[in-house]
Amino acid sequence: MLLRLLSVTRSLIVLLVVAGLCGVVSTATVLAAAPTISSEGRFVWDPELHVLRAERIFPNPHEPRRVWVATARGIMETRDEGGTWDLLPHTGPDQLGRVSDVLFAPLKPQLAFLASRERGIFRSMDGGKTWQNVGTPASGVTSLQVLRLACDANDRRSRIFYATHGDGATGISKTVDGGNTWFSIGEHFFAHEILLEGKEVLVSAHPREEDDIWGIYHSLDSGETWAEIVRDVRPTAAGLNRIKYGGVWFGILKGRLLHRPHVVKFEIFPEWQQAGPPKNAQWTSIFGAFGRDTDDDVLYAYDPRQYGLIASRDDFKTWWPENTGLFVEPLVKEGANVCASADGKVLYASINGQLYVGRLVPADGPVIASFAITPNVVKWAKDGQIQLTAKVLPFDKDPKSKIKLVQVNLSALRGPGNFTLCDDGKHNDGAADDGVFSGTFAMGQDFPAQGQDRRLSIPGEIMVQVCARDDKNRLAADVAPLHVLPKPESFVYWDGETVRWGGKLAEGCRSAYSQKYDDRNGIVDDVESEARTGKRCLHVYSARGPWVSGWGSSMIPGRNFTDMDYVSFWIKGQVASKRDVRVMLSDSPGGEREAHVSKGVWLIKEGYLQELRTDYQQVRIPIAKFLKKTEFLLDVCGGIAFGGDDPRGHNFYVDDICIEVEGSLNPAPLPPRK
Ligand SMILES: [Ca+2]
Ligand SMILES: [Ca+2]
Repeated sequence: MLLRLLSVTRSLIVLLVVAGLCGVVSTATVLAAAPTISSEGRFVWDPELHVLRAERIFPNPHEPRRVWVATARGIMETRDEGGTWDLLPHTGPDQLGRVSDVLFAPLKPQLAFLASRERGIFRSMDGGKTWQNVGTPASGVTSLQVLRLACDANDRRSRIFYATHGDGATGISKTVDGGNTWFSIGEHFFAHEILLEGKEVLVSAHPREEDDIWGIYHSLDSGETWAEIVRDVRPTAAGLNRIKYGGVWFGILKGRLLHRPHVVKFEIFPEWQQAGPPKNAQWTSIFGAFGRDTDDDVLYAYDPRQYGLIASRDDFKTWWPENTGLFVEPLVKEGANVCASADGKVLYASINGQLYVGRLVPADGPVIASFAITPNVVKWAKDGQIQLTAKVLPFDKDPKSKIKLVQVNLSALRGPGNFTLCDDGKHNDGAADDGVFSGTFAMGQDFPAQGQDRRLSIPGEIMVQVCARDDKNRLAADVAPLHVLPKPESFVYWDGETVRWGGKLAEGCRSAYSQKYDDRNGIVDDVESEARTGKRCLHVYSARGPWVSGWGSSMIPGRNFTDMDYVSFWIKGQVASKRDVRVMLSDSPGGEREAHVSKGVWLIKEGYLQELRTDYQQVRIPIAKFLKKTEFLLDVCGGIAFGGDDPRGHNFYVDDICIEVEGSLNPAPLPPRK
């Protein structure tokens, strides 16, 4: 407390002095020059002597106590916060080369990708027991030198991943099928660091022709087009806030931290700002981590030679060092890096081949030896259940102390803030009084609809907090990650009755649409005859081919469906025929004029129908069939288009267009019909 008071006084004095000397100086500038020192729980670093020749460190996002360290011998794993270490079999440099990055899929705990400096990309589907070399030139990766990996944290099926190659090759390798095949995007630059923030892809890069003109580029269309958003800076590290959406960070060579604050409204980006120490740093790691509470967003930046590890709660307007026991010297060689465990409770550093582990000094009281949520990736459903289990030990220096209460805060799940776990042998907690406390929580309510910025932390990753109290009222707390997937929901897109927002997409902008929808040849109308349900259906007709005609609305944003889902509709011909029909989806990222159409799917040629009959038949097409590598944006899909190439034209009816969710083998039943 004394330290804290002193530091506050000191910053006030500096603030007054500087403000007095310079006249008008912004508060942020003054505070940036005068870091405050907090006396709150500090980390103390110790060298870990069981791990030799450490290189890069990779915390597991699903199991906070589990961390991998790439070493000259292979990957060393701890599952107990650095208490014990094991060498993972088949991870030596003769198998994987030198490891430059590891990415754990956010929604699939067993899926991980590994980047090698000289052997491409490896994939493990069993939590790291076995590795398959999926990313090589044979599968479309442009270089065997891979620097960084990234993924979209909201990709429900864990299929979309990105890899940069540093100066090994221009462009970014991307997969949309979970790593089986790769293609290249952004081929006009060499990309180094990469971040995905919502739908935005950001990279630090230099153009193909220029080795020394660096900048930050971004893409808002999955990598099809890129814009340089920050010029003449050379980022050496990149990171995201752990909790706040949209907080993007780059560390600039011999410069400061560059920060774009939280995005308040979708696709309107705040200005970039400089933050942190004034100059001459060489940042190698930037990362967000959970602090003491589940809503405590701490940001760390690491400069191995001068500042060491510094931490901030206010976007580096102020910061404090976390270097007690850490080697911070001009003698630190290339490759030093730092990271935090998924719950932010333990820090790991690799410096000149030495692994350091930073731990908070333990307080007196109970010890939470483990806390787990099973399953830790859940689909949001009203009958979904999670099992919460904590092993709690009394404070070891005080053998007489007893655990009085273990409670979990489930308010983020719309549950109680004080959900009690039991050690009575009746709650799946093993034996009574064995220190294992457990309870089952049934998720009972829906989350609200998406907000204005179209992103919410829930569904998404949340941290669930457990608290233990002993008979002397001493407390211990721990957190565990839980991923909540959006609740998938089939819905009627158009049936002529309940959904009345359809309209001819071509209307009003025929010239812009002449390539996509041709109103002269193909027309779709909402008519009061021939309906399958209710009174209305769509009548699609064309005078001749080739033709395309679109239906939908560019004004209403598409529902958030994915390539796991299906488009279904009912179709009948005016006469029976084998004349084929092509179906496409259309997006509307910025209104009709910027819309793209998806890949087309032929109904008869591709086997969805034998022929058009004069009675209604249902067609069900996986949305994956419509996807292109780039251009068409599924998440803002708002229309459907029909087309054909038969020179005799076409005449048919469509009704009850639905989006059916998930389950490639057993699609969800359609909503009940009137
Ligand atoms: Ca028990
Ligand atoms: Ca109808």
